[in-house]
Amino acid sequence: MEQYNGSQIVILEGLEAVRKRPGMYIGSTGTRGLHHLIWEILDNGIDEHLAGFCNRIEIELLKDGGISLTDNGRGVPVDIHPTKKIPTARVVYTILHAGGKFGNSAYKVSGGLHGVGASVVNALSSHMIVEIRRDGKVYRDEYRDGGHPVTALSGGLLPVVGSCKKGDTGTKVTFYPDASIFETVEFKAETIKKKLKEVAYLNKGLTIHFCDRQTGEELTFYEEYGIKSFVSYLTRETHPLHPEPVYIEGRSGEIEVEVAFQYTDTYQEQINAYCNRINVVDGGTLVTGFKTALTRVMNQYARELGILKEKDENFDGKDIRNGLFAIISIKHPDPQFEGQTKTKLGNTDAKTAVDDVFSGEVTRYFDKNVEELKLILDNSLKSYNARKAGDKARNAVLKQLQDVDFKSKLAACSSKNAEECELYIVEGDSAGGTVKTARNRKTQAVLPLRGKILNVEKATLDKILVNNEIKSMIAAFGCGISDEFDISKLRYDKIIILTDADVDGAHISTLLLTFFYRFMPELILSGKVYRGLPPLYKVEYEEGSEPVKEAAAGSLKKKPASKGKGKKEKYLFNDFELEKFRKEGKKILSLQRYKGLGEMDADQLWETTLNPKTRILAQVSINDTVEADEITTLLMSNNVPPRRAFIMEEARYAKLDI
Ligand code: 0RA
Repeated sequence: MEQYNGSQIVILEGLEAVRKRPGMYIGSTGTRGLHHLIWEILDNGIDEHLAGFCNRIEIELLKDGGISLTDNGRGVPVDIHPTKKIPTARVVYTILHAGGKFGNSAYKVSGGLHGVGASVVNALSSHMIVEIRRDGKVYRDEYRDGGHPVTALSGGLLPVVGSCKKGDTGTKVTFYPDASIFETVEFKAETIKKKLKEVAYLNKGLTIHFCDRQTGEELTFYEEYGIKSFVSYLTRETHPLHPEPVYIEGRSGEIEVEVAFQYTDTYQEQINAYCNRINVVDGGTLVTGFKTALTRVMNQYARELGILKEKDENFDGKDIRNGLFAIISIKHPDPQFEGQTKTKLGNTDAKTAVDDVFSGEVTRYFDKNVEELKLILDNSLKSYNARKAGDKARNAVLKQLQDVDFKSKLAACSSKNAEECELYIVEGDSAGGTVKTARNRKTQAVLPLRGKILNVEKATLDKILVNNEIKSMIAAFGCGISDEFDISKLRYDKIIILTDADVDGAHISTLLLTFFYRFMPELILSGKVYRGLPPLYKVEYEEGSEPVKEAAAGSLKKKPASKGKGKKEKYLFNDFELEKFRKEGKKILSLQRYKGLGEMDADQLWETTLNPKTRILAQVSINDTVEADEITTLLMSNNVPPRRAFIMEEARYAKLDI
């Protein structure tokens, strides 16, 4: 091992600071932070790709737990650094924040957790090896225990350990995260693959090869069409209005802009924005620039084509983005990431750049593709008309709902304290009648629905608001709809959907959930919506000498009452419970399968479905709004298998409400 000179002691003090407070540099020492080490090294290769010198990156998960990343860029410079007087490569891997300071790569990633530099990875590794191919030579440097160099320099330079072809250049970094720092040092292939897919979409023309030596799995990620393919991926479950996403690229000063978008027949709007490949989830200037340009350009076209008449108001931005899926990706030399989580772009020049490039190029595109443009504008017009009609209808309906004469079938509860009140939305008048008899009148209100409610995914707001079932719900909830929704006015603590345990019932509850999601998403997001899960079977059995055990959570055992000696009954909520009960080997006297809620009498209904102590409720939860949007589209599309999958999935979350 070589002697450390003065400057190296300073260097090691820097790396020691990283080891003392790793969270400050990589966010956490959990699995997220662990993978951040990979993204850090990966970013260096991607920067080299952005600079135009690298088109292939290999990631190899090693059998001994280490990981290697190899790029075919120029190779990190190995000459002696002018001020540090050691090889530049060693500066890069041992000096904090050296990342952006060497070379003049125009699009260095910075801000957020990215761009902390390769030296941070070294500081948090027990072992790291760097191999650089340049000028027909292979150079090597090696570090141990948080960045201590263990390679002796020869004449101040890194040792040459091999030779290669002259044009064969690149950098290979192998590292082993320090097990004394991380909670786990096990890399997850799934996490890595997901990231690599996204990276491939955002860096068209870059080939990323992944190899897992632990499982033998090998994969190549390459997206010839970049973000255009990304959009196709996002719209894969929808019906696009035009066959291919529109792709636009251009430059404005130092800022490179790429946009891909596609319109679909959904009512969704999804815009994902990236700056220097960092997902700016809170948007910012680049998104504002895009929206402003899109609204302006489309309104101009609508006027030119006579779709909007002189007397008409302009399309609203929302009309124009109805059904839109878009990816915006820009490269900025000096990005300013703002907000607490650094996920919003602040640079004002990014707004101008996106606006300039997008409006110029999209005009060029639509001038040549007028039919496509007309389809899109027609879609905006539908939204515009629906909005106008909807505004009118909504105001009229909201007024009507305040009217004492409005006839709702709601059977209210006597308590006015929302915290203790529940509303059962029940499928069918007859089941509704039984629930009314069976309920606790003080706290449980009942709203029977006749037949199926309107499919709101396919209908416009004005149509939706003439539907009596929907009006009754809005009136009962008491908290308005859409923009005027105010959850503090909600009259109930729980909204419980109660339908039969069959396909129709599942469909009705899906329709209701879609209505809530589209027009009162807060209702679901704040966990107010539940599905009641009535039992599927009633079994009468003979009591054996063994004490009867509960079959599963939620199964009920009734007292023998007048059923005769040893004769008992029990409700089973699904086939799984039935199977389990059968395995217990008790003598079954009768087995009844409930076809609907209507087959139960008031006592049975109270005990199985209404009594807070014994019923089962499944809370409808949506954690991730993007996912929820995708799910709603799935549910309402004509694509049956995925729809069923979601309903089953959701039913698994059922939990006892005691
Ligand atoms: C700046 C200048 C040069 C190479 C790089 C950066 C570089 C850094 C990394 C990090 C991982 N892989 C990399 N590949 C290249 C060299 C400039 C020149 O050759 O003149």
